[in-house]
Amino acid sequence: MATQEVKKPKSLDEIIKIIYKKTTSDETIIKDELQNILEAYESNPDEWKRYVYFDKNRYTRNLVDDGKGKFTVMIICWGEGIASDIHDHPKSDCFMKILQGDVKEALFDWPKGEGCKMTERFHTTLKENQVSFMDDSIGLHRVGNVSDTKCAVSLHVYIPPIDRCDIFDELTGHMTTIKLDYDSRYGVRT
Ligand code: CSS
Ligand code: FE2
Repeated sequence: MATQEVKKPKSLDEIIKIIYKKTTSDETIIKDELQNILEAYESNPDEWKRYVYFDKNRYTRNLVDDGKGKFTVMIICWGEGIASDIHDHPKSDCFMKILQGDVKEALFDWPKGEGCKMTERFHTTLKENQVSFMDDSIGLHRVGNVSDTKCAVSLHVYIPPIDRCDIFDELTGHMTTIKLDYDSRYGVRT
């Protein structure tokens, strides 16, 4: 739980400027600090609606800023009932802020071996403006829209960027590496 007091960022642009400053100078970005900054930001659809593209069959990844190779900011759009596979975040710190809707995050341990059913450690439902943090030392997660009738939108920051990840079969623990692509970049469909 984030407790440190931070100045409320006025906009998504301001958040991105802060991340640039901290990742391109000697100042190291401290996890708690970024979590607090993201939490303090009040979701304003006028700032992020240009990045929103839905697909009814899968979640979409929409690039907001490429962080000049140091980090990535993206918007993920979750259609009704859509969830990700169980996945990792190779060598990256992953922050997720809910911009709209309710998003379930289920945490899993790394598979114990091929053929082993994966165990869910716990799950939580994140509401608008809440933030979660994930990396490979914590484990794996599955993220998805709780609602079958309403869409959800989340903001993701990866430090450093990732262009592939591993997805896992819940029943067997089988791992497959996938390439991660964008559905839009800077508000333009790819
Ligand atoms: N890590 C997933 C989204 S859930 S955090 C991805 O980048 O596609
Ligand atoms: Fe993830």
